[in-house]
Amino acid sequence: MLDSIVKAVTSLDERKVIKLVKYAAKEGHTTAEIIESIQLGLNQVGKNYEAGQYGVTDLMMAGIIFEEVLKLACLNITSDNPDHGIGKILLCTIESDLHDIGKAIFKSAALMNGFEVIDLGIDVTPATILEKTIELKPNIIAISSIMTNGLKYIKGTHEMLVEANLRNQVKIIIGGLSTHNESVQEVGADAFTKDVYEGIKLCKKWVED
Ligand code: B12
Repeated sequence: MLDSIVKAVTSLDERKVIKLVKYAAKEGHTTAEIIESIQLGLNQVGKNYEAGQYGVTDLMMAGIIFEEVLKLACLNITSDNPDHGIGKILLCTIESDLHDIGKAIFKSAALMNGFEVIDLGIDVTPATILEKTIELKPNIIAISSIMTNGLKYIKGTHEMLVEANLRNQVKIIIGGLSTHNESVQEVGADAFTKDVYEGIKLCKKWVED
């Protein structure tokens, strides 16, 4: 069953993916197992793109399928119930960057672990992050940066938060292809990881402390 989900994602068959996910949930597979199968399929889509078998629109379709799966009621991963969240995460892909598959994976892991997630989307400016931080008072700002030039905007976000005297009220975690250990210091973040589950563990620790 889970293998069929991997295959349906790999062949970008949205209707089949939705049908199989609903069926797998009914059969008792856990949300974590189902999401893992979707991720395996996404990895394969990425490989097919790099091998020249898939094009740009195929990659975009893969992102859309994943977002649609996250909305399925049977998986019970919704942020509609903020009262029960263990903490609030403001999530985005940074300015100039349109990649959102990694962000969607982080989002699913955060929701499954009980966080309320406010997803600001892609190409989000430091000014918007500041504005939403003031308005929504998140515990954590999680930023995905795939494009190398995104790092300067993360730094800009940190600086704007310092300027507004808000930096010590919120943690910043960064992830994505362009981030690395040194960039944490460079951009003023609190942590970096490319492993979403490690990231979620850290976020949990932050809200529990
Ligand atoms: C898919 C893809 C696209 C898709 C994006 C679809 C979408 N909905 O996201 C499309 C086709 C639209 C696209 C467009 C472009 N792309 Co592109 N793309 C890729 C590709 C093939 C895969 C990226 C991906 O989704 N990987 C899978 C995800 C799951 O991995 P991930 O993002 O790294 O996320 C993981 C971790 O990093 C982490 N993570 C991610 N975010 C976060 C956040 C937090 C808080 C945490 C804790 C963890 C975390 O968790 C994830 C799970 O493990 C890469 C090549 C590659 N090898 O990565 C190029 C790549 C990223 N693209 C690249 C480029 C140049 C572009 C374009 C400029 C191409 C063009 N000439 O038009 C445009 C950019 C547009 C823009 N301004 O952003 C370059 C970037 C170069 C650079 N270093 O800056 C790459 C590296 C390709 C290359 N080798 O040149 N791209």
